Amino acid sequence: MTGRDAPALAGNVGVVVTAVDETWSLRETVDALLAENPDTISDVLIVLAAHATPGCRAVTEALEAAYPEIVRHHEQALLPGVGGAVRECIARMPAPWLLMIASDLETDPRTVKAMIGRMGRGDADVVTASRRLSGASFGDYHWFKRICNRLFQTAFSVLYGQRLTDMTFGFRLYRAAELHRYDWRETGHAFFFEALVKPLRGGARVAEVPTGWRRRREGASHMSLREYPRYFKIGLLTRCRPLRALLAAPGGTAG
Ligand SMILES: Nc1nc2c(ncn2[C@@H]2O[C@H](COP(=O)(O)OP(=O)(O)O)[C@@H](O)[C@H]2O)c(=O)[nH]1
Ligand SMILES: [Mg+2]
Repeated sequence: MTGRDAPALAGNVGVVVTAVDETWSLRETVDALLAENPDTISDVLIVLAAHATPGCRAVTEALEAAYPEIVRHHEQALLPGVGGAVRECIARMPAPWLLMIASDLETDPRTVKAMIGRMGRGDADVVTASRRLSGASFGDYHWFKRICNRLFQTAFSVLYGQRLTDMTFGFRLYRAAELHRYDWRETGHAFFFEALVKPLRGGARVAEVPTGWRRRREGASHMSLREYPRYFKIGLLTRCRPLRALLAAPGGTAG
């Protein structure tokens, strides 16, 4: 890795892995992350939903035993949903860079090296994986959802004056300061959109790297159709509100 921030990233990337019902996918995610990024990842925090399955808990325990200096877990207790899970971990992650990743292998851990490499160039505050960039793939994502997704991405990218292709995928590397700066409201999957548009309003530089999306082979999605209207609300409101209304209270904690 070369670039302005490359030396600073060494040993300074913390990972938040969300998990509910994954077993071998969780193990494969963590093993691949640590095998491919031994010099950059310092900390892996697996955040377990209150309803996490016994199999998922057993794999988490085994990973903690296998990587005692690196892997630990957090029991999600304060906020619901996948967004709530990540938000509970922001204040618990001391590393100056934070990677968000799922444990169902829809977020390919083999893309992380490129994300860290991109961040190392020193000209981005957020590096997000994209399922739409040239070189990326959307696997067997349903054709109708893919078209709706494309229209949504294009509309909001224009609204925010960006050339981004995937503003909703929760597979990202952040300068952690960006996550401490804003007042987060969302607890579901829409948090990942909120966590991009608020930093954009604050002037964050967002870069994308291509990734291959592949439908999960175990467990079930927890995304609900009822959440879709929230994406429009967050995208439009965040664009219109003054920046100071989006920021966390001084001295307040993220999450
Ligand atoms: N801790 C925690 N993890 C969650 C929760 N909801 C989903 N996840 C995990 O977050 C990742 C992404 O969620 P998923 O339901 O697959 O979302 P989708 O890929 O958008 O369908 C998966 O690994 C889930 O197991 C939650 O409420 N708490
Ligand atoms: Mg998924």
